[in-house]
Amino acid sequence: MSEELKRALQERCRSMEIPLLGVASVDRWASPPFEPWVPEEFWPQSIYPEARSVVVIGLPISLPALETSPSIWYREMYRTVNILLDQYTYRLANFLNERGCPSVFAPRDGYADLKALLENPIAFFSHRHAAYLAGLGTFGVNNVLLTPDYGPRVRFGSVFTSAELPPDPLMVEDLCTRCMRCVRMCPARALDEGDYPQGLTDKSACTAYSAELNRRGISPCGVCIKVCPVGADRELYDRKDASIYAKGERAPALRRAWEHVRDYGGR
Ligand code: B12
Repeated sequence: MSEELKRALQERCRSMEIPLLGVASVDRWASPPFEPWVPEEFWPQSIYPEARSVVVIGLPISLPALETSPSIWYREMYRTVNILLDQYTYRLANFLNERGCPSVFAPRDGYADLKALLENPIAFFSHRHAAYLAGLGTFGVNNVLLTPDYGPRVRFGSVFTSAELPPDPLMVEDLCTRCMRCVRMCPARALDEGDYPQGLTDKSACTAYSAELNRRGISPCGVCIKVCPVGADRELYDRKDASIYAKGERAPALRRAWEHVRDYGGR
């Protein structure tokens, strides 16, 4: 177990302003924490047989931009975070390669376009399961991983490495409050009240809505991560009251700002 290499990796992430880092040993995929679990061909050691650990990083989505969704602002934020995730995981893999540990990053998404997803809605590797096994958070009713710092407003990237790094403990505290805002407010009615993975999204409804927004140049949707009350970022941005997103007269200044942004840049 290379404690020293893990410390060097943590230091590297700090210097790159990567706020979330977790490590999972690949054997964790072989002990499913819940069912249905990801099939064996999706495990990191099936995709890259030399893998012994998976390093997962998380980058936050800033709430004020997400609040305007669907909008060009959230779309650009999403694209920026995606580019950084791929670049940072590529660089971290090279950092490990230079220290004699063969490593490779997995793309943060891994599909050609929404048409490909409508035909086959699954990617070759799941980052949210990797992030869970690396101790970064717990699943919410909204089908994604919630973290203490950013709730679900975080995107993940993973590096498969042959290095045997000390794994982080799984998170035990269930972060989802089951307020059901994500279920009630989903514009595609793609979520139900069951816990993940039983309450799995209606993937085709979610993807079809995303495709419609994409035609207008303002995908993705993101409502299920916007309305989630979990996450310390809500305190930072002074948005502890998640009821501001319900229809009505609350927060008129914010509402005017969101409408303004939505009026520009899309089709
Ligand atoms: C495809 C995809 C989508 C599709 C489909 C969504 C969906 N509900 O699955 C679309 C485009 C609609 C979408 C939407 C969103 N996405 Co998306 N998406 C992905 C992507 C590319 C792949 C997911 C995947 O296929 N995983 C692999 C499979 C195996 O996992 P799974 O589907 O959960 O599998 C379970 C079941 O399907 C079942 N199963 C699977 N195969 C089989 C086979 C058999 C035989 C059986 C029995 C069962 C079974 O068991 C599995 C385990 O429970 C990932 C990136 C990635 N590569 O991980 C991002 C990702 C999941 N998305 C993300 C996000 C944030 C979103 C959105 C909020 C949009 C946005 N960016 O604003 C919404 C949220 C939708 C929601 N509430 O679920 C983030 C989640 C981050 C987090 N905090 O957890 C990810 C991880 C991207 C990233 N790099 O960060 N997404």
